[in-house]
Amino acid sequence: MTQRTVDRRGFLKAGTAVLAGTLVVPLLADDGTSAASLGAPMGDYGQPSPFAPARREGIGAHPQGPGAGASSTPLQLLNGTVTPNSLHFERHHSGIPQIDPARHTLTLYGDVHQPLQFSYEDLLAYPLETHLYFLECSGNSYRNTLPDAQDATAGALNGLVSGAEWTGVPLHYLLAEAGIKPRAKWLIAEGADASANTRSVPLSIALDNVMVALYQNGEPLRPSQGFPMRLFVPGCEGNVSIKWLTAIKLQAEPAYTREETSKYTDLLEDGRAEMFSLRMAVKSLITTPSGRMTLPRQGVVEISGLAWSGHGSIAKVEVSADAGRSWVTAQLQSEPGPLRLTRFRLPWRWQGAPAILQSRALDDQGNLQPSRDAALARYSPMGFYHYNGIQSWQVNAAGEVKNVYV
Ligand SMILES: Nc1nc2c(c(=O)[nH]1)N[C@H]1C(S)=C(S)[C@@H](COP(=O)(O)O)O[C@H]1N2
Ligand SMILES: [Mo]
Repeated sequence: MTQRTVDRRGFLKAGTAVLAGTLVVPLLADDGTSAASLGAPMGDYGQPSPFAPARREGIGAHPQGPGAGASSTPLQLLNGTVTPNSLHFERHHSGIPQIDPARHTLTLYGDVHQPLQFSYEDLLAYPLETHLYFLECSGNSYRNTLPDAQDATAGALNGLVSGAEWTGVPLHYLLAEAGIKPRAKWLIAEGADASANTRSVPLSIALDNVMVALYQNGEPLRPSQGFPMRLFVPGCEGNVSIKWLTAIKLQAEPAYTREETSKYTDLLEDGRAEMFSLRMAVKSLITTPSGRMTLPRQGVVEISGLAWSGHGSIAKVEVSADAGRSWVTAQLQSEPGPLRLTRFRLPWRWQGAPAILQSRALDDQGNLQPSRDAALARYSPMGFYHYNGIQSWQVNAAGEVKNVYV
């Protein structure tokens, strides 16, 4: 606490000095353009400034099936905790279907008293709920499980995660309406794309906080995020949040689909395999400064990043500038809450010496983000899902920032 106050005071003093410099910049640029001249006309759809372009990155498609692949959120170009829909990471197993909501239905069947079918319009008539949640692919950060540290941006390395405000119909309304038979313990969710990315979710989770999401950050879902409707399973690996949701079946057992046997099963170090390990572990990373950036000057730099946990809320984030030998508690700057991204900040004085920056998060269930070695040790050397090891950024004497393993 004391440490934080001292740091913030130091930061503010230095910040004033920096600001005084910028005030001498003339208000009218040389070419005569200023806020006082006539600007561009109105537009029917907003676009980002050409001076602040942001693009998804790390777009990787499967050589034998270009519809299968992923693109990453450029975490290092964004701030706050909400990912703009245009930059929300994508992960598709067979491309993005264009679905006319008038021709799409959601069927609820299996171990229910009354099978039901809902149109998009039907669902819009239910009481909706809105929540901020993170969404993370279980393959996020897999590049940091590779033997050599990849020289890449925070987004390309760790950008299969997003934060958004999701609005939808709480699933328990629909299940209650259909009437759950006592033997039903699992739901099997199926999408309308060709991928058969069908997943089983225990009813204990499904009845808790799962929704059929219809809106994302205030607008109808984008096609790449599952328009017209997706299952949204907060805190759990992204692949159970089935996009283009078209059927939910209740049954006594999981379906053991291809995705949950051949892929999203995690082989452990001791040879056993973890199935339905759905919760995403506690994790954080510094997004500024981060990979491939260069510090513009010596002096005070604001360290800032994101933390989240599939087990609850973020309780604390600590930052180290000496590869984990000493830690300082960062300020949690966004409204804390369960299963959502939390923004942390900490001013840091950089005086030109090489440094290794790290962050580690603790959630309110007592889970602490592990070192890279400890995170890797949980799984077989072949495994790369659910990696949550500490991200290390090396700052060299020139201020260049690079992904490193320590
Ligand atoms: N129907 C369907 N749902 C799907 C997928 C898919 O390919 N098809 N991909 C899953 C995976 S692996 C992830 S990580 C999330 C990604 O959601 P996003 O593309 O909205 O970021 O969707 C999941 N839901
Ligand atoms: Mo995923």
